[in-house]
This record gives sequence, structure tokens and C-alpha cells, in this order.
Amino acid sequence: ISLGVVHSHALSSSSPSSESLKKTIIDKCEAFIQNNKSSSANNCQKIWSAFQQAFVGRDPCNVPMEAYDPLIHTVIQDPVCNRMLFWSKTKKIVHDFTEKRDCFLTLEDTLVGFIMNGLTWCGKEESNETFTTGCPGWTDCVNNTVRSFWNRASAAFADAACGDVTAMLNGSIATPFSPTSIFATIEVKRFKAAKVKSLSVVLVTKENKGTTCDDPSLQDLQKEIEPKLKYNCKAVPESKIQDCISHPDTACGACW
Ligand code: AVW
Repeated sequence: ISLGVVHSHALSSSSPSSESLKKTIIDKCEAFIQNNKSSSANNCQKIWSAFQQAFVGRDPCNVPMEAYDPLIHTVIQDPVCNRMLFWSKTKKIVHDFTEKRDCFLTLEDTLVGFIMNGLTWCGKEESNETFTTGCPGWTDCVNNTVRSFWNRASAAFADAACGDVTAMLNGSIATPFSPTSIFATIEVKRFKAAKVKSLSVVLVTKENKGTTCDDPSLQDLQKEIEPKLKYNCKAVPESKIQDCISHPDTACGACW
């Protein structure tokens, strides 16, 4: 009796926008696996299906981060102890840096972060379609499709952290450790003392101007970290990191 409805859903689920999101995601997934043989145990079709079930047919402002649990559990990702790089308000420089060298890895350099980086997506109640435009923005509602994904993926990245972890924070702004950031609200809270030895903050500064490691927000961070883990902070001029980006043969240890 409901064949008509099923049929129309089947049609709408293969609308151009749905097809292009699926293709974009599978293409990015396969490209990543090509370049990162350590990820070859992943199945991109399975990843797509775990991903889409998180938000298809849902109000795009009512997708909790737990909706992405099946996706996170589907992705096979080896932890990379001592090389994990967290960041906040330093998106451009941190990725210019990790793109050039293999010594550090951000969430966006892992399979799931790489696939979703730069994409917008959402669904709609009582619809099988996926959309890439007209989706709620980052701050339009708390539980929006895209923000909940980044919250969940960040939680998984921090859960997997081990050894000495590094965080690149922005010394050119008033509050480098922003209490509303994903780094503060999710990642720092999930470091496991049994696995993570220390947190090293790299505070990126403009020619020794701006905030220093004595900044009150960084003292808050230190209080949150110690005595559970070791904490240290180093102000590093942006030009020094830029030099390391332009000379990828410099040893990573010499960058800060
Ligand atoms: P961020 P986080 N409107 O630089 O610590 C639109 O603050 O939160 O660092 N987009 C936004 C907004 C906003 N108000 N706020 C955040 N974003 C998006 C994952 C935007 O794409 C990694 F593992 C911005 O560039 C890092 O350690 C991005 O969120 C950590 O979480 C980062 O915001 C970085 O997140």
C-alpha cells in the first residue's frame, strides 16, 4: 500500500545533491586510502552508510554528537602516539605545517577528518534526501549536523591520544585557550592520564607581541591538565613556523 511513498523516497534519495555528496565522500575516502596505506582496512561504502544514517531524515538542528557513533566505530584508525597535534584558532598555519611534514597529525589529517573537512551537509525530517546548501550554520543551533560531527570526531581523536601531545594555540588573540572551543570543551577533557604523558602548548605569536604563556586562559589550561599530565608551554614566533613550512627538510624538533 505504501509503495508510492517508498518509490518517491527512492527517487529523491538519488537527487543530484544526494548523489554528489555521496560521490564526494567516497572519492575523498578512496583518495585518502590511496595515499595512506595504513588506512587500507577501511571500506568507503560502509563509511558512507554509517555517515548518512547519522543525519538523513532528521531535523538538521537536532542531531546529537552520539548520532555519529556508528560512523566513528566503522572507521579503522591507528593511534599515532607522540605525533598528535591539536589546535584552536590556528586552522590555516597548523594545516600548512602538517601538509608539509609527517611528524605531526591533526584530526583533519586522519581519514574521517580529511573526508569531511570543508564540507557542509544536512538532511531534513521525513525526507531521504541529503543537502549541501541551506544547512544550519555553526552557531544557528547547538546540535546542528556539521557541528555535532566535529564534536564527535574531535572526541574520538582525543580519546585515542597517547604519549606526548601538542596543541598549537593562537597568541595573537585575547584568549588563546577559549573556553567555548572544541579544544577546551571536548578534547582537553578526554585526555586519558593512563595513556597521555604530557601536553605541550605551542603558542604561535607575531614577533613576540600579543599573548604570552603567562596568559590567564593558559593558566586555566595548566590547572586543568596538572597534576594529571605534565604541562608545558612555549611561545614560538609565527615566522619560525613559516620557515619550517617553507623548508620541509628542517628536523621537526627544530621547529619549536
Ligand atoms: P576553532 P576549536 N562559526 O579555531 O578548538 C563557524 O575555534 O573549536 O578551534 N565555524 C566555526 C565556529 C563558528 N562560530 N567555531 C568553530 N568553527 C569551526 C578539532 C570552523 O571550521 C581539532 F582536533 C573552525 O575553523 C582541533 O584540535 C573550526 O571549527 C579542535 O577541534 C575550529 O574552531 C579545533 O576546534
